Amino acid sequence: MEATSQQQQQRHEQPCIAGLRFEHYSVAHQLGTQAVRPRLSWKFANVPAGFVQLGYELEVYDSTTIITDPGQKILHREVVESDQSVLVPWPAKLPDLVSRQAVFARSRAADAEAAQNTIRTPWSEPASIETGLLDRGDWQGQLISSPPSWGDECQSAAETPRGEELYRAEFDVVQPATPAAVEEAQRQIRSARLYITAQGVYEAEINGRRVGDEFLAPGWTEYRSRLRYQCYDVTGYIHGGSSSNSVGGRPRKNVIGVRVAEGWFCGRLSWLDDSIARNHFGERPALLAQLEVTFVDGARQVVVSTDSSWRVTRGPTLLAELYDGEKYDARLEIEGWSGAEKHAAAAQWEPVPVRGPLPDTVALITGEAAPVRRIEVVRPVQRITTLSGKTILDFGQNLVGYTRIKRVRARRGHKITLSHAEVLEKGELGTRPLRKAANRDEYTCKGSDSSAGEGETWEPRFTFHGYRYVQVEGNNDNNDNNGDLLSCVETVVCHTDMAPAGSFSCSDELLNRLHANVTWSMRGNFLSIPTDCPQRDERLGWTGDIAMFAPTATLLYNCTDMLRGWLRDLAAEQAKHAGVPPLVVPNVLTRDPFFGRVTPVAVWGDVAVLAPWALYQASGDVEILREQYQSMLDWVAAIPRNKTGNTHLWKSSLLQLGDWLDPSAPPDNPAGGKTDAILVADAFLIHTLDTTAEVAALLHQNTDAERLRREAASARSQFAHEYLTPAGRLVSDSQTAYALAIVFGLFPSPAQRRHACDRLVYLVRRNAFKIGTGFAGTPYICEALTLAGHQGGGGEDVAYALLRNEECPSWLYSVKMGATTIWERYDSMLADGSVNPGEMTSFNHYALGAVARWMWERAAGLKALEAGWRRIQVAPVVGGGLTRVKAVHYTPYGKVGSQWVLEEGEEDEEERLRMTVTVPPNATAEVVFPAGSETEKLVVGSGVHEFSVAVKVPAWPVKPIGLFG
Ligand code: RAM
Repeated sequence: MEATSQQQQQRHEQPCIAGLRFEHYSVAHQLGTQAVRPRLSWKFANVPAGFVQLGYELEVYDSTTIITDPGQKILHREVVESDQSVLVPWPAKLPDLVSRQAVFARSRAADAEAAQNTIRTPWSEPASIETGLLDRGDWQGQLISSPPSWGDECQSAAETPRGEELYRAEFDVVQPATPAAVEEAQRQIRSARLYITAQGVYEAEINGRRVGDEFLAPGWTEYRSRLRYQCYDVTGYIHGGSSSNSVGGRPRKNVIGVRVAEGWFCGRLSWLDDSIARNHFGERPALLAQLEVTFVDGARQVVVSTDSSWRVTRGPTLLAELYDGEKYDARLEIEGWSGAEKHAAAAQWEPVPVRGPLPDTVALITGEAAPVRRIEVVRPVQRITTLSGKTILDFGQNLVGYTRIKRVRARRGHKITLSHAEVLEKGELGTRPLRKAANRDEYTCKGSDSSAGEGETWEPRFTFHGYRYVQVEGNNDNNDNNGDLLSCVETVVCHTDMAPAGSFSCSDELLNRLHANVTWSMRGNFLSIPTDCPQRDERLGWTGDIAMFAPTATLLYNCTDMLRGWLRDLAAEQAKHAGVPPLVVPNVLTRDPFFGRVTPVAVWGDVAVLAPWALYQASGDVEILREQYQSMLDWVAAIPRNKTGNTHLWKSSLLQLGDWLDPSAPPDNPAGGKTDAILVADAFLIHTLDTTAEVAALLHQNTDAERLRREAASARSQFAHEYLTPAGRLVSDSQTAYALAIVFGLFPSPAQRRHACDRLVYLVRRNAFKIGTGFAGTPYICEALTLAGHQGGGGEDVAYALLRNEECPSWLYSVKMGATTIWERYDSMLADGSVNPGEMTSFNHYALGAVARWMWERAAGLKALEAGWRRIQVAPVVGGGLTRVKAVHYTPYGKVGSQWVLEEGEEDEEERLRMTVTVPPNATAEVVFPAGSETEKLVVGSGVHEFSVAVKVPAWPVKPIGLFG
């Protein structure tokens, strides 16, 4: 075996710290944060191979200090002997941060080499943080909403949606302490911050300029307990009273305007009847805003949403529904509505009633998760004219966002309609899977007088759609851009603004597409909260889906913050239901006749343990576990057990969703799959107990850990008693049953385990490598086959055969059918191109995409040996007919990479494997070579390492077992 170790490419560039940041934020400069002792993390660049940090120096400055002038306003400096470079604690000697406090920090580090060779990095670029309003007492603003008379008028029935409301307030900026210096106020403003939120969704403007770039702010939380607010730097937005912009010597008016729509707060959610599907969190939208202008001398002027100067009117968005879309009448636009121009006066602005402060029971939170943003623009690839004569644009990708239309020239009052769907059926827009979600936007043109030149451009603000196809109606009537439709219509992809965490590719293009489909399904369903699907009348935080997908999600995107925020909502919901998480979080099924009563359901409820565990594995942040610990314990305690007999297993008379949507489940009974639903529940119960026991031990809760271990042991033996034959068969002779039992370690004896492994391999081969698992089994099936392979019998290659199978049901069947996202069912589209008749037929559900984890962890072989990736394992499963695999993952320490290529062997060798392993600084990797290699494993430090070994790769393809064996 040859092994070479290379230094990083930029050998002669100076070693330095890169990417200093606070907490889990993906950017170095954060405004409006909540942590009062924010931890710091950094990575390294240009350090020599094998770099391990010996110690670090940290400096924290008051933000008014210019960092190039150290020594001034330094709050703290410390030198710490430590190898920790991730989530380094806030200096113990510093007090907690207080509201509105802005600080900079910078760090430098030394490595663990002998003294004379010590590498010392220069000071890092500073990272900055500014806290938001941490105490409720900081808030002077109160909730304002439209007058009650509007409600009476619009709300003839609870089901009538409201259009957008425009709020507006005028104010002068005058430094109170020095009225004589009014004209100098502009120069004297040091900073201005807008703290703002809504019960609903909002977009703010100051003096006619949009503030921030968030989409659907403040985002969706469990509004009964937690409401997010945003903090924006609006310093450059405010007119002071300097002579340059004063009017007749008086300070120029400032105007704040805020558009507010129903959003998740009171818009329609879920499939329930219209009369009960709206107003889940309140009757009407409301706004809460506080604008603070701070002058150089520290004086502060505050403009709040209680001020009597606020007015409200109706905006041009007549319908702003998440499911149904927007209706926008450009004729109703109020020019200058958020500026001081006189046009605004033309509208009927009404006084705004003050609703009072936000109840204390609702926490105001900031800086918890990255916002939703407009991430990418995608253009249509094809214009289709359907048999019925409709015009449809194909974007070539099933995605989530909205459609923007440009350069529209049409008469006043002309309407353009955009209908969205994920698929075509019989050559026409396939809207049936959308159920009761219209997914339609309508734009009414202002008219040619105002659309000279570039024409009219429009995009919705308060809705999103899941689609690949848009049917455009009305565009070909009087419209110049008709011939140019492909360049006048585009999609804006929106989701939570997470940093991509890696990539995967291999020699099989179909697998590459599958991986891309998983990524797109994650993007489409990580819009503020993790949802099941983005298109039909659900888009809800179904707990089971993310319980199964979270480990995969963390490999694709850095979603720690987003999911951590959602887990806080989960805990808040649990607290209302004696520790039981509702099936969807936030819970909007309270009025559902069936799901209204929150009852414990396995897998879905297990999210309370499995999701925080996945975040901990990805980030190494034990605080996440500490924070969720009570939620975990509460869930474990709430699981109802049998009263007699198997008293450590699930009470067997309860509703279970089982291995949801396993391919053998009939279209109208997704829970009716092959595997006994109670067996699934009990297998997860043991896994949950094991995991919680591990968490307890990590948190030094030894009594809990002991108790949980005992419970798990009792549950294990009762599981074996109930479901397992002495030889090792399970009563549900299914892929899922064996997969769960193998991965969760449910066999009392090695002989039983061996037998079960063989049986699983047999079942998959006997099934001609067609998948037999639903939501619960899918994340584990390939892993179980791999573990089975460790005892011989070729399980790894059977895993590959399952993964690479193209016959229905399989992952690649959908790819062959043209899928660009993961489908809810393996056969959401049937082979004849018709849509599966089942109610649950979405084309964008990430749950079955959980198999991507196997592609990283086994095909590429990248795995964290220690939570947070400080210790890594690279152990690729070479085979499956693949000739190359490459995966990169951005861990808290930096880039981890595994790449392998199979080449023709030299001389008498069969084949030669070339591996490239990338290990980030301050981390190590254990490289495991394929069985039979000269060296079994090797531990390497940071750097890029190349290996070349002779290998004997198993024959491919693997044969199925036919009818006659
Ligand atoms: C469906 C959802 C989701 C699943 C539940 C049980 O309606 O789409 O994926 O978790 O049912």
